[in-house]
Amino acid sequence: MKHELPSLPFAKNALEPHMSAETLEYHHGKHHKAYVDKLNALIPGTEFENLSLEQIVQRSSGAIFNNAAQTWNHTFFWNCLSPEKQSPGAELSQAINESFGSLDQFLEKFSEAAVATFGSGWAWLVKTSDGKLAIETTSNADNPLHHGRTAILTCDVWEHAYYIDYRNERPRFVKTIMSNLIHWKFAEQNFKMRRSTAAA
Ligand code: MN3
Repeated sequence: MKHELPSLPFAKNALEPHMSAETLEYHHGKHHKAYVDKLNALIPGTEFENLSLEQIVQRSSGAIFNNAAQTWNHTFFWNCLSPEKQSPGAELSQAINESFGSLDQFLEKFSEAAVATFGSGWAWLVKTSDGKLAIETTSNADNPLHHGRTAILTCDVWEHAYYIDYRNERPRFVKTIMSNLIHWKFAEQNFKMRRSTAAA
């Protein structure tokens, strides 16, 4: 099965001034595309050839995992971003308040975790198996899906995510994204989804 680079869910300049068209041209058009192309080059003739992307992320390791997970992570990340400033809906708000105290406290903890991630990686809000919310960070391509947890939202903290617009200032990038661009409707959908692809 050939995997495709999905189109961005917004115009390339729609997230300006927080994320430039140039960043998206590289991050989506070159970095994300490269993961998709490498995945397509690696899987023919392997047991992963006819699996869905999610199944590959769940079952693979090594180079196939790295490229499959980065393909999935980036698609998920684009869906986490919105040109329209939003707030979390009632159900997700309540869960955030229960787990973190308030939205502001969540944003602060999430940003701290994202900024503290050493090297390349991702910060995630996840739903754990007991239905609670937690913040976690992963290195390189790793993600919650591989570990059986449901991703609610993410922020890419690889340097390629922010170097064009923010240079070395990861804290300012994370704060700006989390305060202005989060697609809370998408996060809420993920929170409400009772999906278990692990059994697929
Ligand atoms: Mn990236």
